Amino acid sequence: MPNDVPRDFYGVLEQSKVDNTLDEVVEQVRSLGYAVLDSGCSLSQIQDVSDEFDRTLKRYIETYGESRLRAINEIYTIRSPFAHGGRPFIDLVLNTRLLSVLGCLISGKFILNQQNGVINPPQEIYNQGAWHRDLPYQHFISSRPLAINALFCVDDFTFDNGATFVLPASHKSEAFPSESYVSRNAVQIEAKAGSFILLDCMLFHAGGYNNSHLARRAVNHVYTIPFFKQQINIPRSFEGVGLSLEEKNIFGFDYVEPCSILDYLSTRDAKSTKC
Ligand SMILES: O=C(O)CCC(=O)C(=O)O
Repeated sequence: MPNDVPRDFYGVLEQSKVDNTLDEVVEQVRSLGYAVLDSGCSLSQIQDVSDEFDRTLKRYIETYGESRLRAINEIYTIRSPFAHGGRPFIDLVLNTRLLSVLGCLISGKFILNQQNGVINPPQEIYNQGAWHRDLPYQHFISSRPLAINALFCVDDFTFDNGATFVLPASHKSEAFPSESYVSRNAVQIEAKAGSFILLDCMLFHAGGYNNSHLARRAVNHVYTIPFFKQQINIPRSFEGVGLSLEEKNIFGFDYVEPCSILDYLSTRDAKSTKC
């Protein structure tokens, strides 16, 4: 058994303050690049996501075709489930605990860049099982997060079913570390169904190998500052019926780029009449 962690300190002039568990999550994402957040969803809400996940996956494969999806390595991903999979997926995007943490982590406005159903199949290699950043091909370091991934665990994430691996604090280094560093420092995150695993999008991570006999399902969400283009243009592929203006803005409705100078000038007109 390790010792208790010392509580006393000396020579310290400044200390970060946390008042609640959401603050703790924010502090950890800032410094280690990852944390687990309880979504606050009830068991029946988690069950609704689970049932809807399976129905949506079936329809998705019927629509786009299994052989086509396999050929392009898309068989274990459901793109934009909020747009065709119903309310449980929309509610995940708008989860209030998640949005308040994102509001602390990302300065100013943020929007949804993408939502994907992610399937880690049993006893098989899959597309998310390799180390990557969610802003791929990027090697800059940012003093504050520009993008956050919130991976909702539809099933419990366990060592047996390939819980996600992370390289703590790797969002603070430009290069992908050496093979020996990766094997000595990778951490696998176990999490209960209904949790969000939050990742600074510059943190290196990978799905683990699923040794169990059941698929391990998740729904990832990438939120970014509005300067990033969405993976699939959301306002063009989703009407957002029944959502408030504020909710629609999370989906990026207020950030579609103007098609022309005239269009741009009218957005400025609309803004100046608002104040
Ligand atoms: O399935 C996982 O554990 C990881 C998912 C992932 O890498 C991603 O959403 O970017």
